[in-house]
Amino acid sequence: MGQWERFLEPYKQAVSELKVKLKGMRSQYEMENTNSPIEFVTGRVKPLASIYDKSLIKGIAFEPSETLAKEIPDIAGLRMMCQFVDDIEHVVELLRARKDIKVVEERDYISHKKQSGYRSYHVIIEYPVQTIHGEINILAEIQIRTLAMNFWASIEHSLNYKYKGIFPEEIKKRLQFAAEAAFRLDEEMSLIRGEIQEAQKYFSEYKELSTPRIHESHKEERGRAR
Ligand code: 0O2
Ligand code: 0O2
Repeated sequence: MGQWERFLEPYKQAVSELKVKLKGMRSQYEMENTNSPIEFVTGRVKPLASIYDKSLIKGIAFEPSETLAKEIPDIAGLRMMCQFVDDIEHVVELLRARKDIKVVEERDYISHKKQSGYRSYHVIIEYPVQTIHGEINILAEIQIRTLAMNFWASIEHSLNYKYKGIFPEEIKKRLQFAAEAAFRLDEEMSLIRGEIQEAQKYFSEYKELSTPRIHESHKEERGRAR
């Protein structure tokens, strides 16, 4: 096994475990028939090429080391998407209250959006990974954002890749307008939050009720066909 593979192994394990745990939070809301503040969760281990780029930006050696692990806290990265802006604070509180992770830093790019227009709430956590040689603590980053913020960030990320960070002035301006439009969408949706959640609750109850009936009617049809 190469030294990078060995270095990244606990991060891979952490991403898998945290995905299960964070998705579990959503399932618990579903089980309780309560609107979940978490819409969906994704996760990834930062690709080596991105670790390399980041090490150049930070001026640190590109080698598996404690310095690199400390300077690049998002080698293990999770994302939690919410429907409404207010859900974000709720999710952060849930994270702060957990016993299996330790929040060590928070960055609020919602109240203080980045110059690009980027909005998201970042939480850096310390997470204990169990290995056959004992426990090791690694850092992981959890980005919490609305679906609209996520839409904007994904598009901007692809364009950033295409233009290597140097956007033509027109695109830069359009992206900033788009970021504001996404934020206005979030504000509009927040105003009718009650209405939306009532409809979603009604819809999921309807799905639950109608599923056995569909099974029953299938059985009846099959019975008649015989
Ligand atoms: P379900 O049935 O959709 O609820 P995995 O290891 O398979 O869990 P993977 O392969 O890493 O996840 O995929 P990724 O990209 O991290 O996506 C994880 C979850 O986010 C998946 O749901 C995707 O369906 C969901 N997802 C990704 N993009 C969107 C999106 O734009 N909107 C919504 N609503 N969901 C999205 P689950 O939980 O695996 O399965
Ligand atoms: P990738 O490909 O997502 O992994 P610092 O220098 O420490 O102040 P740093 O290390 O860049 O800042 O940390 P920051 O800004 O708190 O968070 C970095 C991550 O946030 C990025 O990771 C992105 O995922 C996301 N992000 C930050 N700013 C932007 C932005 O303007 N647009 C988009 N689309 N995402 C952003 P990476 O490693 O840059 O990229």
